[in-house]
Amino acid sequence: MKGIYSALLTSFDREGNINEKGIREIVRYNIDKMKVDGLYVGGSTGENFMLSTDEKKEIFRIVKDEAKDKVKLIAQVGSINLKESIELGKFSTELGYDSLSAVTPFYYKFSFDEIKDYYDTIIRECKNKMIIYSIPALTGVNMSIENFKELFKNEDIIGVKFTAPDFYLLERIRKEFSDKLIFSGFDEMLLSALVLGVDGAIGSTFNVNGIRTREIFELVKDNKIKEAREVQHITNDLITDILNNGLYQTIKLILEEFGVEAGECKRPFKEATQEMKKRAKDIFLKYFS
Ligand code: MN9
Repeated sequence: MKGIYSALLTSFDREGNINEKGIREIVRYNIDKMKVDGLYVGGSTGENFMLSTDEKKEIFRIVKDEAKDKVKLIAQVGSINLKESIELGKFSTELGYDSLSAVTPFYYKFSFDEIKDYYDTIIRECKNKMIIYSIPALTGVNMSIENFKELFKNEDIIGVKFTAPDFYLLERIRKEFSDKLIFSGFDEMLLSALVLGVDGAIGSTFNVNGIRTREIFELVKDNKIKEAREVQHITNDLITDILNNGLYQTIKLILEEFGVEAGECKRPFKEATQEMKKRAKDIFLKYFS
């Protein structure tokens, strides 16, 4: 399960309905052109937390149908409605997803025992592997090395998507658990994470920047850190430009430049303005042509 995974975007039409054709095109583009090892479906990048259960299922179905067994597939099923997580976990497991992932339950200040029970319950009910999705900046849930030690006692918890700038904690997890999978979650920090020995990365920008991402991986593997840093510099110029223009909207607009029907973002995200479209085109010309 190691390697590069795109955090899959969801194509929406102007009314905020999921666009099957667009989703299929994004999947194809990632597999055929970005050459990713896998797809992380239903994450933040997929605008997942704004979707109904039926829409989430529909996306899992479409992606599996389009990707078949070409790449590894991870289904993010986390939700603060545990029943929904179980339903989605069973559904994606039956479809043949290689692993589940679940965001730490958010909004309410759940205790660690409650968080542990949430993971153990999803795994027990769905009978699949689990990758913890830790993103403290969005969830407010900060987990310590002791918390990870507790969670990782469950053998079905095979790893973590680590979306945090805490490299001390990342190093502690790496040292303690050579057998668990650690995925770097912040694309702009990929090189630093790779130097610490992560097994892979899951990111939104890989939908368009998969090739440079692969280069960074290969260069680090060959111990060419200086060269890897150069590619990370370009990558981070790109990411900075994308972030300044609206993260998901801009990645979608760049995909549109490549002929992929990536569509709109879902409200409350605002519709791309003419200026945003113009800047996205400039970004496309600057980094991809
Ligand atoms: O899945 C993504 N996280 C979010 C990981 O979108 C919240 C990242 O790929 C970031 O989008 C990216 C830009 O900050 O690193």
